[in-house]
Amino acid sequence: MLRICLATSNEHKLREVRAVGGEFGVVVEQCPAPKIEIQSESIEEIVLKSAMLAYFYLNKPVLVEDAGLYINALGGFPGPYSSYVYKTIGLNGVLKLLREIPDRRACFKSAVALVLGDVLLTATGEVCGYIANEPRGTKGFGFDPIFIPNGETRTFGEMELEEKNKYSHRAIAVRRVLQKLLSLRSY
Ligand code: ITT
Repeated sequence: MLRICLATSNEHKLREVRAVGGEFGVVVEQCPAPKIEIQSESIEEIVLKSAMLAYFYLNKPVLVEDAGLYINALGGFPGPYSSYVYKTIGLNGVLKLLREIPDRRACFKSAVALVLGDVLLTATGEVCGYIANEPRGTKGFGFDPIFIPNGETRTFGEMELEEKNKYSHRAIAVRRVLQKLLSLRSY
């Protein structure tokens, strides 16, 4: 059984990634190390540096994920600054920025990096949809109560983890990186 650890302080992320790991028979645990994040406008770059630092620190297989919400009418804001924007202006602050703006399109993007000794695997995932008019639902975390994926009427905040994982940027990115890992291991 393959075991990897996820460097994150976010319990929700851990549960989501663990569920995807289960689809591949991979056990995902939380790393006993903090996730160190550099500042950059690219989540791919952030995650690559975080993964290198985490591997240097832990010296065992480590997975790192970084994500953000990209709102079309705001030029992709808050993107890589999503965590800071969530902590500062929050859901209502973002809704206020979009007041009177009819274009509510937005995408969640995720970048993952998996380091296993001398092997580095990366992947990205994206889910697009739109920003709700008001927060709905208490499930999930972060911007989940205001994000509705295309093809749905409910926000991520109104979905169980398994349902969110059918659409989510994170589930897509993690599936891609685990597919790469398993195809490597089959040689
Ligand atoms: P770690 O860095 O410890 O992994 P974090 O919560 O800070 O946890 P990120 O930096 O990747 O994670 O996430 C940035 C923010 O983007 C996060 O705090 C949320 O506000 C938002 N976000 C990312 N993915 C999300 C999702 O699936 N649902 C809702 N909000 C999300």
